[in-house]
Amino acid sequence: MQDCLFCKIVKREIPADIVYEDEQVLAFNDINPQAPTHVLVIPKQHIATLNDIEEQDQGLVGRLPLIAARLAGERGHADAGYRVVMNCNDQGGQTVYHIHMHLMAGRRFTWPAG
Ligand code: IU
Repeated sequence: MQDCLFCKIVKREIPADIVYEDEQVLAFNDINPQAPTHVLVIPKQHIATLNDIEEQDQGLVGRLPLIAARLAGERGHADAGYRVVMNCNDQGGQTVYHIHMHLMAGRRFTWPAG
């Protein structure tokens, strides 16, 4: 997607603080962190929202929590705990229309989310 911000990050057209990359997935620090660790884990393939995930994307999308958990573990957050969030569309709080998993850790989170 030409105008997608996260696709541009994948293509290195705009900078990001990348913390993990493999063939399918990229992870980078959120520009406006809401916790000591706040990483966005995204598929390199453009998928606009959770509503747009197709049957054949299962493996790719399943990789997001796998990588998020791995990054949390590497940073020592596994035992204390952490939060992962995916927002969908306007009322869900989505502002960038390329699916991403927020990994937030390093502080206590409340529930329900605001
Ligand atoms: P949301 O779930 O779509 O609301 O999350 C989008 C996130 O992308 C949000 O936390 C922003 O701070 C973050 N972000 C970013 O990391 N870099 C950017 O250039 C832009 C947004 I625009």
